[in-house]
Amino acid sequence: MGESTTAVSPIADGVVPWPPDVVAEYVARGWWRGVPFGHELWAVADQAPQRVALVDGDVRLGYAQLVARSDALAARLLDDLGLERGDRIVVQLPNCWQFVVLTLACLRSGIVPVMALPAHRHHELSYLVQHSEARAIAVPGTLRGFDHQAMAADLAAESPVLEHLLVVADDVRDGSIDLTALAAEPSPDQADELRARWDATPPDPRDVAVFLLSGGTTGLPKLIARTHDDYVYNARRSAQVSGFDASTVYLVALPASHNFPLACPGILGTYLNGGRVVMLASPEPERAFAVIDTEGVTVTAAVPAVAQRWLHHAEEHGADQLRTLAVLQVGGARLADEVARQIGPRLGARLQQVFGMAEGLLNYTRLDDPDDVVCTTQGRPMSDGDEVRLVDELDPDVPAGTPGSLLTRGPYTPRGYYRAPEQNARAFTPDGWYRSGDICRLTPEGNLVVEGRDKDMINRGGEKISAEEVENLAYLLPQVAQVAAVAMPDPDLGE
Ligand code: OOB
Repeated sequence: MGESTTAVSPIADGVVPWPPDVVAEYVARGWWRGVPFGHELWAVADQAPQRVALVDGDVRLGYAQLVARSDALAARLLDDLGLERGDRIVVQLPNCWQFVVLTLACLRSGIVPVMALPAHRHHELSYLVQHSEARAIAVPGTLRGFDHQAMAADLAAESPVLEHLLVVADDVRDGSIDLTALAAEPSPDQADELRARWDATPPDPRDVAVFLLSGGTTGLPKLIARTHDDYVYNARRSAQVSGFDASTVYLVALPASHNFPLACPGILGTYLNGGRVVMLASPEPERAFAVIDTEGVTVTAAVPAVAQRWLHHAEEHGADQLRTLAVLQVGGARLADEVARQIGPRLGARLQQVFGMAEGLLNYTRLDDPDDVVCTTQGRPMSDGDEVRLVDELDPDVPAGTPGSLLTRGPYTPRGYYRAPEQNARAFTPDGWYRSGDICRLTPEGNLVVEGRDKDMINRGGEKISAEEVENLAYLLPQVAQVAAVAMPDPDLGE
């Protein structure tokens, strides 16, 4: 075998690369640093090994413990389970410490997590398993009345490739592996040995670090291959724009596998700066407010529907518990200007609007922008490397101030979906611009306002639902001759 670390990754064939001259520029400008995630994070951990890195209920892990567990889990995935660098693992876990340790173990070892969402069921997951050729899947036990472990067993029975079921539950069944035990802390001696092992064999920074899922306008979600170089930059630059530092206490209340809480700046951006991550199962205001209070949370991310629930809760119960909350990031769907204006006065936190996408481009309002910009725009690109155009149907650029369809390229916006040539022909222009499907307007001071979209998608409180997918399922019913799925206004979820 004698495989070297520079061997071509088994998934490289399905990944659309950036052109070489563009890569050279991203490197020259310092956006791509050639350092895989593990290296970055472990260097931070060295600076303050005892500092608390991760809180989940009663579980509190210091930086040294967190990275030691991740190193150990990475080794066990390879040595005990026989996974290899480049293998995929579908991850569908609730917000828990095991999610973080598993994600870091993957980043450290070059195993690629496929970030599924909590709402996915057999229909979506079987596709993800198949399309990514996943050899493992990580799921909870029974959650909100649904038996994920049984579903995972069904998926494994149907797939010739899926071998390992990693489960976070009290009742891990025969044939499943207890992920909590697999993520146990190694002895100090083992930890040193593992550290040396992974330091000596890091993944290639140009290789895929994670697969994110597209918001989905066609049938099933598409996979977005994010490399170490681009995703580290995604998290690092986001953290700069959002003022993250070692005093940051970041609450994960949205599903952790979504790009927003994962790396915008999210969990990964917090860790690049030595901050603390607090995991919470849901953004339900009673518990979220309590945890913000007890853990001294300074920043969190919400979708507009959650921000609105928090405003209602604060109206009835006050916002005293939010004393430490300095910044509330809101994104994933359009935040109404009227709601935006209430956030500062009622929650006592600075609003930061985030208009982002798993495909890459991130727009942020800046913390020192005037209130008017923060409350009426969705911000501007975070990077000097982001290219943005607003075009109309025939593709020339629209006049300044006129709404147009947003196209983008940049150092953290891949040039195509994974193994999807047909969709790529539609979603990307021949010269590599991603067609976001968002209709935006540019304000005179250079911020974007999201005015609508020209893609066939339903945005249910930030959760993206492909209209085509719903229609395809309806067509499976013999009684249905014709169907169109469209968004309807909803007072709570927006659509
Ligand atoms: C985020 O990512 P996705 O991939 O779930 O969805 C992307 C789509 C955008 O194309 C846009 O249609 C919509 O979600 N969107 C917004 C928005 N933020 C996202 N529409 C209006 N206003 C906003 N602020 O949703 C996402 C990824 C990273 C950070 C934040 C959100």
